Amino acid sequence: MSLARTRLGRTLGSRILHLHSPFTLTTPNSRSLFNNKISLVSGLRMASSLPKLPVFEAIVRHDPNSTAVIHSRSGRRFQYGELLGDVAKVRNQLYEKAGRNDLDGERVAFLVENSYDYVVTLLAILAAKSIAVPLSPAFPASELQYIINHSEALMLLASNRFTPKAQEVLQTDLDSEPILLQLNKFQGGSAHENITLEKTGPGAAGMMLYTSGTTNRPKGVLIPQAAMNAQARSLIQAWEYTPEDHLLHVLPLHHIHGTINAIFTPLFSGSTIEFMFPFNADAVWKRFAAPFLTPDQTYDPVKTGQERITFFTAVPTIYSRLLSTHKGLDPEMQSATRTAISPTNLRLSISGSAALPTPIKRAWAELSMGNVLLERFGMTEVGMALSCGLDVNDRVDGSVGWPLPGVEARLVDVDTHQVIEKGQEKDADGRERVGEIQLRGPTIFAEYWRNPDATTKEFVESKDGKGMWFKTGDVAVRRPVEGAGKSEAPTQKDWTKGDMYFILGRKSADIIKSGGEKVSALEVEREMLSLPQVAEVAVLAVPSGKWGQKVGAVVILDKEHCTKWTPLEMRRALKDRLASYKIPQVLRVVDHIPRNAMGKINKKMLVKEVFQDDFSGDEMGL
Ligand code: MCA
Ligand code: AMP
Repeated sequence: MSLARTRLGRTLGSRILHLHSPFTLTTPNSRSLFNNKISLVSGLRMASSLPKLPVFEAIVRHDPNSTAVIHSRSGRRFQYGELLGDVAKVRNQLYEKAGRNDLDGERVAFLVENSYDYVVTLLAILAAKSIAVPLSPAFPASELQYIINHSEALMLLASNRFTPKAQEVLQTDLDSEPILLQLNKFQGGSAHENITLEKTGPGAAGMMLYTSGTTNRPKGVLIPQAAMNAQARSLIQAWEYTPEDHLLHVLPLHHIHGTINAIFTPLFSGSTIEFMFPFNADAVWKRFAAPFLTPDQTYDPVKTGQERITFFTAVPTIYSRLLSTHKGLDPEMQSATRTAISPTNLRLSISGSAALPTPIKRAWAELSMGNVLLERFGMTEVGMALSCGLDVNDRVDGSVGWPLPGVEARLVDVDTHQVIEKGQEKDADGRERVGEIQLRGPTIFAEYWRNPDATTKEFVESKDGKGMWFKTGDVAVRRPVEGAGKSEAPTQKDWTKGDMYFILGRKSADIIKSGGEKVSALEVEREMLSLPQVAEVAVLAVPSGKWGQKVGAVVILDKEHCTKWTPLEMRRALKDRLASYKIPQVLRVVDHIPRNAMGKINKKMLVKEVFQDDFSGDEMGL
């Protein structure tokens, strides 16, 4: 632990307790759910012990006085030393509420804000050997109802703030009613407890995230905790997370990006996670600047009360917003923020979840005086799969780098269906061969929940008997890049080697990526077709500088119900049915949608015909 952090912990946290004290220490604001190490609640034996999961073993090893979580707006801090005690308490609450202490493999859904409470809840569910199903509070009740039904959740946990939302979901037509547990708000400052790690296995502990696919309803992606650990280990090697890292966390918590990359992996490494959600560009700039707002703009965490942000991971839309709002800051802020995001302070800024446009990458590098965004490629089903390297020469424009440690990748020619072996990247005419990215290794998910057909469809057998390959649906080329892949750094040299991957797009036109959120065109079409106004509809990806892609809808109205339909009326009609980012941003009402002899719509052509005027590459305002 650095001197700065120790001092800062004392100055700001002022709740430093004895390391693993044998006594139950209390602080003025500590709350105690279970006062004794072993409590008997409703006849169940509740112990202050946890299964020996790798993430708990890692947390036990961290300096207990170092900061695990900060709530950015309130400044409240939570230390690594208090984390596992709180996890055990919440795990015990689950047992108590369920009336049994075997929840192995049960699905436990939860609605908790981006906070220490979220971290404790996630870990408590793993500690119960259950499957954590994080829900987005921004989703309408009907989408949450689907997830609860589909995952067959035994329990629904909700923070005070989201209990009304949970109750709204429980009032929908559910197949079976999950047990509602309202979680108390943690104030922080819990006593550091001596938690023992039992020699029991992980059971079926894991996480399940819902993701849109080319079928019309989202699928539950089951990620066993072994895969979560493998993903974390891979990233720790590749991106060198350390206890000195201080992440600013601005992402939603029902995706891999926000959970594995920005919570689970930092917890493994003993880094500090500072939550600041929802994303707001001005607030983020203020936070970046804070530790540098000194007379000579030198870094002074003690005087300013804020540590510098060393690690930031976001989607391209967020970088685009930061770039376009920077010009509006006053001169002092402009200068402090530029210092804050320069490479000496912001160790690593990462972009992913959608293609990073080169103008954004260049503008960020210029603004930050040399911080080159590191782009990586991931997917809910596989975690992070490909990444550029830490060496600046290995952050090549337009490339997503190499397979991460532990990940095996290959390209399968989209025309010939042959594996594109090393050295065969060009065809006989010298043209680059385009292939689907296929992946395997310990980081890959286990299955689509209760959907063996979909699982079988997305995996292919291997010829070498070393395991099945997962078909990502993303297409790419592989090419050599001069000057890249030469790092000899111990964490880099094994994997930042050889030809680099460049993503070209997706095989299916029915998957749209808007602001880093994945949207299934078929799911939106399905909801729109259930509206009385809509006779026919095609949902398409409309290119956009600001969002990557916008969701666009081409509609034929049902003349019996209406002859005119505005975008506002469409939004209103869909708002209780779909999460707001899935609702089309652009709408065209037409009399005819062209189809081929098979009745299929050529979406790539239709988007050019109908939405050409909506294509926008200049909204970044750079
Ligand atoms: C919000 N809106 C959107 C989106 N987000 N529209 C299209 N696409 C979006 N992504 C709409 C809202 O519906 C609303 O419309 C209006 O914009 C403002 O809403 P607000 O909530 O204020 O939006 P925002 O806070 O500005 O959100 C933009 C955002 C957010 C910060 C870019 O979308 C975001 O956090 N995206 C990242 C998602 C993410 O983490 N993806 C990773 C998944 P109205 O006013 O009409 O209601 S991918 C993943 O995990 C894989 C593994 C990977 O590789 O990372
Ligand atoms: P999700 O299912 O929400 O996890 O989204 C995964 C998809 O996001 C991938 O299949 C890609 O299409 C896309 N994606 C993620 N990272 C990148 C990237 N760096 N470049 C292009 N597409 C990306």
